[in-house]
Amino acid sequence: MNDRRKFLGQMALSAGALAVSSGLDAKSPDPRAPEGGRVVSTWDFGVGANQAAWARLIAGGSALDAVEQGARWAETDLCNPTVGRCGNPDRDGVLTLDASIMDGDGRCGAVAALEDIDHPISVARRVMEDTPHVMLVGEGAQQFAVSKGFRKQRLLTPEAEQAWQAWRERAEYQPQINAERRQRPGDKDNHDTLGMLAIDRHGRLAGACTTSGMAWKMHGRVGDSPIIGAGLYVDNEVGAATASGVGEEMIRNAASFLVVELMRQGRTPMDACHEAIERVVRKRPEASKSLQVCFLAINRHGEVGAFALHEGFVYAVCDATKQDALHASDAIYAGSGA
Ligand code: SD4
Repeated sequence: MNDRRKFLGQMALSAGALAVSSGLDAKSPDPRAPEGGRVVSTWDFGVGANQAAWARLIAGGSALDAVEQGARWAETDLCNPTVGRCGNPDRDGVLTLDASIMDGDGRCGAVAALEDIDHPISVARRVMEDTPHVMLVGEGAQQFAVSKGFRKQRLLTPEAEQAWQAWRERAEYQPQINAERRQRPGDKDNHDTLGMLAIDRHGRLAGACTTSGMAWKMHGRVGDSPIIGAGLYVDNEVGAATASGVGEEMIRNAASFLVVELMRQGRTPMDACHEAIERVVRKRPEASKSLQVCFLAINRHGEVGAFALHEGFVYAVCDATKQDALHASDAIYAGSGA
């Protein structure tokens, strides 16, 4: 690129950045948004992730900064067999990470099947901010991360390796429902993902989703978490949704997008999550008997709802009134005949 083109490109970029930042800064607090904002996350480890995100929000960070921070907490500070550096590997013993991040203005970024780089959520944010693309996968995602200063390092923990060795004795690959929180090794249940949604005091929404995916998955398998519209979707005009469970079902139904679109039509967050579960069941009634699917949503006023196909789903809510709330899913479908 010659110098003049480079200069013009840089001018355009900084003008764009200024326009975006002045637009956001000029926004006054949204009176309908919860005072100070609100953060919600999937599963019990969402409590710690929410608190990390909350610290960012009350320090004046945006919803986007908050969800990145919360996801980073889950990826590292918590040694979790389903997220980040402590995740369980695939059936070939390789740990691959998936993550996505989305801002309420439609910007988004994702990485899939990323190896040997911690903090996939921050790589996803760099994809969003520093490239014209939405998703990078595998080796290309890793090369990009390294080019942005992320350190390449072997991530598989001895515990994860031991759990994989134990699994290999039977080598039985079957996604199971999240009947209860699993412990390794020998855990019955082999998946959980951090899906996090936040609204800041300006009423801006953002979301993040990060996972090591289903344990013992086929090498190269990618679930819903890094797929915008499946594991995560955010729209400032309406609300945001995220998912956990067997990702193939979310991808089949563009499920997080569906939840947001249902809210656009006037459904409450819980009703929207319920309808999305109904769709999953209608599409594959037999499979739905043994697969867990969970949705969590927040609308632009900060109202929260969740719905799961089977028992066991919990979600965490954090705001100015309480920073460690943990709720059982508002409702489950399985009782109605799945
Ligand atoms: C996946 N949805 O890779 C993720 C896993 C998950 O609870 O959320 N488990 O399919």
